[in-house]
Amino acid sequence: MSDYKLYCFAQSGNAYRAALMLNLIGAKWQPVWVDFFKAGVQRQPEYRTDVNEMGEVPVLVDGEKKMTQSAVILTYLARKTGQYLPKGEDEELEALRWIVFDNQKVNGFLGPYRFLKNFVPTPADPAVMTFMKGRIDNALAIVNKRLEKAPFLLGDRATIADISMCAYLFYPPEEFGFDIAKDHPAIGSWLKRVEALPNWAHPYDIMPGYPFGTQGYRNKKV
Ligand SMILES: N[C@@H](CCC(=O)N[C@@H](CS)C(=O)NCC(=O)O)C(=O)O
Repeated sequence: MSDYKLYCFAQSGNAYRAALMLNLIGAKWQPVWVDFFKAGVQRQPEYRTDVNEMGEVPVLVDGEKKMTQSAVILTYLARKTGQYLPKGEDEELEALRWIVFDNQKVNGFLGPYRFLKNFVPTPADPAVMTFMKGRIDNALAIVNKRLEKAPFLLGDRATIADISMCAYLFYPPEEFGFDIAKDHPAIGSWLKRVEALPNWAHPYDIMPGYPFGTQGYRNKKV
């Protein structure tokens, strides 16, 4: 099997989707640490020219192939290995529907909310945080309702839709200031099922850069 490289850093839930997928499919992979906070590597012109024109992680390298956007990476790895793959057009489109909802509405708000709460030098405007929390609560309630009906987003079997939806949900509640698993019990039970998948690992255990002090960051305790 290929020796994959993944540009990532421990605090990135977006990168976690790809890292978790690589683990779950039993791939051999190495992380390439992106110094996101201190050096802002993703904003440097060389990163945009040589690694990702969008200036983001994750970036997956598989031999000559390089790809970005976790949805694309998940789709690629699922198609390549047949694992966590939605089967047939209906399931493929259903997975895509949840992945887009996740990217925009669920983790699309959770990521920046947690970023503003933990990783900026000055506290964010409370009005902004309140607005974002409202969007988060609404989106999580929708996911929770869905998961009351079936063990995984698409039914009985875990797929890339579940792996995408996990992005920020395993990070410690203290980093959000609320407990997603407790506030949304069907999500809490689903997270336990995801955690039970073979080779599951926590983001802080598989991507480099945690805790902050270990790679030259200010050492912020969470
Ligand atoms: N939709 C993208 C989101 C990627 C993303 O926003 N990654 C963050 C790190 S968690 C990033 O690199 N942000 C840099 C920026 O937006 O400038 C994906 O799922 O891969």
